[in-house]
Order: sequence, then C-alpha cells, then structure tokens
Amino acid sequence: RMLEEDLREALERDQLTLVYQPKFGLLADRMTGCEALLRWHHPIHGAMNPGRFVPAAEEAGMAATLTRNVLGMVCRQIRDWQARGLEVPVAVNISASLFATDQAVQLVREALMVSGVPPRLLQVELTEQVFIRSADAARAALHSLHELGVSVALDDFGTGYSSLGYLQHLDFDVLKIDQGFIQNLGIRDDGAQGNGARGNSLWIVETILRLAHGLGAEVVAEGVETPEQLHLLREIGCDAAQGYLLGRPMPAEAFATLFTAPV
Ligand code: G
Ligand code: G
Ligand code: MN
Ligand code: NA
Repeated sequence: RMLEEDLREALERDQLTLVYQPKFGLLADRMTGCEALLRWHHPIHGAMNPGRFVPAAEEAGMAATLTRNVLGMVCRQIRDWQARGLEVPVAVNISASLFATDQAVQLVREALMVSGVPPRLLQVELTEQVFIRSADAARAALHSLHELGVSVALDDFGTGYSSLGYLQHLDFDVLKIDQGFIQNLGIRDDGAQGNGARGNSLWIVETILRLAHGLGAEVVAEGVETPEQLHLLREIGCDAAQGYLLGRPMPAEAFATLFTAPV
C-alpha cells in the first residue's frame, strides 16, 4: 500500500492528531502559548514522524488537504480552550510549497472564518524555503497574513541558506533560532577562536537576537534542554524559549492543565 493511500484514509478517519509544545516567555516567566505539531499513528508502522510523512504528502499533492486539516484542528482547539476561559496563542507550521501561490493565505482565511477564532491567537510558522521558492509570492503572503491579523514566525533560523537578504524585505513578527545553536550554548569548545570562554554559539545566538530586535521581531530559542542554556538565554535578553526542559510536545488536555497552573 502506498503511503499516500494510508494518509488519505487517515485524514478521512481523523487518525491524525496534534500535540502542543509550550512556549515560555522569559520576561513574564510563564507559559505564553504553544506550537502545534502533527502526529500520525499509522496502523502498521506505528508512530510516524511528520519530518517523514509531511514531505511525502507534499510530493503526493496533498499539502493543501493536510494543511486544511491541521488548521481546522488547531482552530477547533483554540475555540475549545476559549470556551474554558483559556486564551492560548497557537503557532502552526505551514509547508513552504503552499506559499508559492496564495493557497496558504486562503487556507488560513478559510480556517479563521469557519471557526471564528480571533486572528491574534493564530501564528503561522514558515521556513526560509518560501523565499527560495518565490520571494515575491512570499512577500505578498506575509502582507496578506498581516492584513488578516495573523502573526508570522520564521522557523529554523540559522540553518539552510539563511540569507540576510530576505530579512531586509520581509516583515516577521518572530524569529525562531534553530535548536542546533541552542544545544551548543555553554559548550566552551564549540570551535571558539579568540572568544574566551563564551563559545561561538553564544555569540551567534546573541547576534541573531540583536539583529531580530533591530528588525522589530521577537526571538524564540528552540530546543532548550538544560538549565544552563536557559540561564544564558535569559542573560542575553532572549524573549521566549521552547524545548524539552520547558515542556515536550503533549496532548491538548495536558497542555491546558499546565497553562492554567499558576507558576
Ligand atoms: O514534531 P517533530 O519534531 O517530529 O516535527 C518534525 C518536523 O515536522 C518539523 O520540521 C516540523 O516543523 C514539521 N511539522 C510538524 N507538524 C507539522 C504540520 O502540522 N505541518 C507541517 N507542514 N509541518 C509540520
Ligand atoms: O522544524 P520545527 O522547529 O517546527 O520542529 C520542531 C521539532 O523540534 C519538533 O519535532 C519537536 O518535537 C522538536 N523539539 C522540540 N523541543 C526539542 C528539544 O528540546 N530537543 C530536541 N532535540 N527536539 C525538540
Ligand atoms: Mn516550527
Ligand atoms: Na524550528
């Protein structure tokens, strides 16, 4: 059987689920929202990683269908939380391929209209791939998302090509520093030359932070796993953090419990 057929069936039968990873505000010192991450329990292969099946879905021409589903689930969850008195901003990953046309924007608009979710509670995460594919289309999409009232985060920053050129022309609300940098924070021999005990990663993270702030964007550090990494991020004035130290991706119920719990 083709993965494609299985995925179609999974979509029809609601076998895809979302887990939610806490996002932690370092200034407020509390949970400020979450990122929705897709999970699929395949009947034969078991738990499948989106890193594998999302690209497969894209190749099979199912990116829009999958995204419509994910946005639908996210918006229903936001409404459900609202009905219980919880205002939870949720970030959702959208495939770069959908930004080559206005599909991504259309899907977001549709999901907001159908659900009645306030746009301020939705954030779109996209990768720099959108600019590599089509810079003009990306620029138009960001503009439209902002018109809708939805914020935009640039995901995995610092990996891939990471040209600074597109930052010049694009308006991001959030820049998410890739976990590769964060996980080397505090490691003193990460190739540092003439940086004393600071390590290259800390310089890089701090520089990205200043750059983002200068451009009017907030910074989220991804993949925070140790107290020392968190300490260093606080020290340099990072806005927010995500990672196993602060919370693994978890089911909606578990997240709601944490979000309500006083800290
Ligand atoms: O959750 P995990 O670390 O396994 O995610 C692996 C990759 O899959 C990440 O790059 C993440 O952005 C991506 N991903 C997770 N959920 C979604 C989703 O709903 N849509 C898209 N397009 N990508 C997702
Ligand atoms: O590409 P994107 O940033 O959307 O993907 C996030 C992925 O990173 C998810 O699959 C999530 O499960 C994973 N992740 C989140 N926090 C951590 C962490 O602290 N360590 C590691 N290794 N992975 C993490
Ligand atoms: Mn992401
Ligand atoms: Na990321």
